[in-house]
Amino acid sequence: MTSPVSRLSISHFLCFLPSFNPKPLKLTSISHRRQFSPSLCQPRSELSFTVGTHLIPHPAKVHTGGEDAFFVSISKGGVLAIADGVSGWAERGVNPALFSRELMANASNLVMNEEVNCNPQMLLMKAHAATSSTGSATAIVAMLEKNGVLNIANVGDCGLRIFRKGLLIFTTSPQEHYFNCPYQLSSEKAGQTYHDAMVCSVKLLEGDTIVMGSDGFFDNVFDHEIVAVISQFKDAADDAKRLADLANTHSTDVNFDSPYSLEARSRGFDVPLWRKVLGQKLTGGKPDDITVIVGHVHELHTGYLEESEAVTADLSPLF
Ligand SMILES: [Mn+2]
Repeated sequence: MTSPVSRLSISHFLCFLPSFNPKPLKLTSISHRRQFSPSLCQPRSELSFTVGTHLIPHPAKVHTGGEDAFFVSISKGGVLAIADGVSGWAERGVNPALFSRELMANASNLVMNEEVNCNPQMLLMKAHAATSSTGSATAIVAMLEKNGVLNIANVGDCGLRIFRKGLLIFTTSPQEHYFNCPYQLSSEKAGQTYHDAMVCSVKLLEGDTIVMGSDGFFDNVFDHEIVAVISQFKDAADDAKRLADLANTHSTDVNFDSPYSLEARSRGFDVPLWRKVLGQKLTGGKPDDITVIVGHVHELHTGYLEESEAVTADLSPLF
């Protein structure tokens, strides 16, 4: 017997905690496939992406499309971004999707801004400043430079992994005030800002696979499961769909010992003592909006350019 971890709050808490400015890190179902190439006014990238995306809303939010928002763009070397609207705003009569969708729409429109210049932290700053909706959201942005360097800025608990030859070579770490209360860009002054973003850069190689997701993905799928999927299929859209489907299956499985339940137990959440004596423990996936973006890294050549498509912005998915 197990208890679903979903008995814990499955909504991000609103956090009205003061922002602080840590030292910047000095290292810096819908499926789409997009082949990225550099914009016409930019030198050709040495590397480019083939990107697949998939979003599955929370089971109770299918009719609204959920509160995750994302976009991918061919501008510059390629841009990937996800925002996860903090659902606790619903308790205040605010639609939590408005902030995340407007944030991503603004970011999409600002990609070519001169001051942004492939700096995702600057993009978050400008997009946040331009967002007027009430609410808050976690957000992650990755921008590819022409030299193959992927610049990443992350506020909260969305995530990005890079896999090379079947091995995890890079991962972001969630930022949170306390369990289930991530850092978040907010309409309120007490929220976090671009200053709080974890910022880093990674040199990509041909054959690398980027997996970006909202917490609803990474809370329900282990890294070794990601490797199993991406090593089996070669199509980014297929990868994204299969990964999202896997997360969705786990999210409603009360017996699955998910990354979320492992984390919950490590924070002291568990079944009552009398049930622990019986050998039971807190398990289960976490129902949530699930967004996955998969990027396959290729060396750029003419064949990819032929398939280049217009900027895509999936800010308000239809179901
Ligand atoms: Mn979420």
